[in-house]
Amino acid sequence: MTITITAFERSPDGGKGLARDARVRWALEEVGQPYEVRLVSFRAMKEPAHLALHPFGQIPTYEEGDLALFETGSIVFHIAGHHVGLLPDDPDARARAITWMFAALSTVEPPILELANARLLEGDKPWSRERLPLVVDRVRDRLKQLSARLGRADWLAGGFSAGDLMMVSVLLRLKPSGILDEYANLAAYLARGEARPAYKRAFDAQLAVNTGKPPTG
Ligand code: GTB
Repeated sequence: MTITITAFERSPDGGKGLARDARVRWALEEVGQPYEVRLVSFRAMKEPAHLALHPFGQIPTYEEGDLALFETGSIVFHIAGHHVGLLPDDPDARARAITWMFAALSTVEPPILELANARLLEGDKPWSRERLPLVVDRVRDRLKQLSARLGRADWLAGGFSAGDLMMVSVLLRLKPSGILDEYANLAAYLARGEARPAYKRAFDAQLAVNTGKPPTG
């Protein structure tokens, strides 16, 4: 059955791979599932046809036969649950990997998004300069904890899993800030994720959409 996802017609990041279709593309590449992409404009995202797929009028969505999903956590979990490659078979190891998916989305991503919003949406407010250090410190707190847990390991729970895919995807948003470089093991963790062939294919595919150039690989 054909898998179709949605992505920005033009991502505001110009193809840096920060929009959330990138993590879904990456998951599909990891498990070797071909997929099609329907590009949507900001206006189309708020129209009834797209709202029927995504109640909040966002990307990405995922369609496969009669199934339509939204929320990258749910989409990546679905992909990982139906194909080999992103979750271990052993029930306990699987539960640990899934725990890291949730940790990425509900514990690590929120302060990172708060920082992005503080910089992009609130930077011109009179109180912004005073607030920003607090927001940065909340990110640092999480990174310090994550760094301590990762230690010298390559991945968070044994072999690479959907938990790492999600955590790396979340951390990528920090790359331009340089904050990650304060935690050498996290910077190396991110680089390991980005070096995966499946990540590169996913990145190149979204870049091609945003630059109009076909993927090179
Ligand atoms: N919780 C949802 C999920 O994980 O699927 C969040 C989905 C979401 O935030 N989608 C964003 C969207 O559709 C795109 S990814 N926004 C349009 C809207 O809400 O109207 C967020 C994003 C956008 C742009 C950049 N960037 O340019 O760097 C990075 C991330």
